[in-house]
Amino acid sequence: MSVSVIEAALVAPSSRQLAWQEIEFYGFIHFTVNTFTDREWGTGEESPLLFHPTELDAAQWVAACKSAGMKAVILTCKHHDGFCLWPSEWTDHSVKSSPWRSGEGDLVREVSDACHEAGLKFGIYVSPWDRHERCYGDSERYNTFFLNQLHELLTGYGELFCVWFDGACGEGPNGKRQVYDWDAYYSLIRKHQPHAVISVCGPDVRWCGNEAGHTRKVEWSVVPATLQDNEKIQANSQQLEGDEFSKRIGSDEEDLGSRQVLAKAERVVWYPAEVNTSIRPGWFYHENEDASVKSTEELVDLYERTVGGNSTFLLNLPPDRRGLIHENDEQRMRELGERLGRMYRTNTAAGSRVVASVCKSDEHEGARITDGLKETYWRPSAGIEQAWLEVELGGKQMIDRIVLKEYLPEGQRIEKFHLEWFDGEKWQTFYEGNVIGYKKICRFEPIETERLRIQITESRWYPTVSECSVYWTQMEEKHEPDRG
Ligand code: FUL
Repeated sequence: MSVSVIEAALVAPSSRQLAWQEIEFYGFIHFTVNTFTDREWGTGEESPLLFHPTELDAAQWVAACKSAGMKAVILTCKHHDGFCLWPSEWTDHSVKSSPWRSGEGDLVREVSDACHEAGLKFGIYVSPWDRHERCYGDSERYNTFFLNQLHELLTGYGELFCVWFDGACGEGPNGKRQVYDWDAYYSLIRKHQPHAVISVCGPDVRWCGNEAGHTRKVEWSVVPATLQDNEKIQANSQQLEGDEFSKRIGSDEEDLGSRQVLAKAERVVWYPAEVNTSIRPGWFYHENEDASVKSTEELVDLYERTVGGNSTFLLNLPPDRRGLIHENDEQRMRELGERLGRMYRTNTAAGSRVVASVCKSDEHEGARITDGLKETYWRPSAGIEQAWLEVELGGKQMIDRIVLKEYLPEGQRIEKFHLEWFDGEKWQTFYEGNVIGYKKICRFEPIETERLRIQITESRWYPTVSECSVYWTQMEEKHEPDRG
């Protein structure tokens, strides 16, 4: 069995996947009893009395996210220790047994309200692995319990953009053997939150395969369908026989979607990548990490490699024991927002004249790539896999970034391209790239030019380009130029 290149070219995202992709950059908030015990994974035996933030201000968390340019927030409503940040009817292991707000608080409500007031979308992280709940491991009973909790979260807090299911489970060989009823979880989500993507242990958004901010040079959104199941298998891995898991392609492999992969795949699906990492070494707050907040340069680099590498960027910010984002992280977020704002403020190609190599058959006008509209795009006729687009900048410009986008409702098609500038006599190649997908930020040493050419040398069936924007980021800092 294999999947043809045309079949792969025709796979397109769902509307919920498209809407999620456009959010680009969003915040993760890890906060629970671990914040007070200084741990990363709780045991489930912690007393709820430990949960006692004294100055908690969800609006401050959301403002910090917004200042960096984030458009949404995901909150750890229940981490592996089972403590619920909302007063769940189905357990006492929650904020209602804590001294915070005298047991009357609901942190999911406070964060979702703060998001909605600030114009950000809200999403929930829920760990299926629950180390506190006694019925965990009694599969049917726990599935009912989990569905009841999920129902509370899906129906009580307005529109959710994402339900993030963690695949981690630390039960050893003699641990509890819980079989999750994923299909029941998914149908409940589809019923109550049809626009929400289900991420990681779910069918809509793929974990990039690491938590360190590593990104692939070539990130495909069209991948073998088995990858979706892998995420579930991982969470149930204690039940696997022999090497069942290792026979499959894993989400941490480098090549998930090339023609070689298609040749061995039975079916491919749209399953785009999200990169999740933390602004500090840990996911939860630890005082001894106050000096280890990632630098603005690291964060800009991460942003450009993730959002500009056909992924989304989910950056974690852990509130401290006061219930506030620490001053260091808060300041870093502000600096990041200001820096990105400066770098990408002026698109020198806006409204530029564009000539396309294949405009005789004239499927679409080349100028659609510089009109600033995401609904318009250029494409040649079907079957034309190579083409070029020449952009006239209207006078000499210093440039060091070019942002390219494909028109995703048509799928992901471009496999190889390079960028050229005209030196007065001939075209010079200054950048070689592979996939584009949702967005490719091409970074290169500054050049001064008035004419640019995008040479698409390999694509699937026919390429599309919906945007080409050009920047001179005037960075004081240097970034290593990359090669695609
Ligand atoms: C992992 C968890 O074990 C970590 O604690 C954290 O929540 C991270 C985002 O996912 O699987």
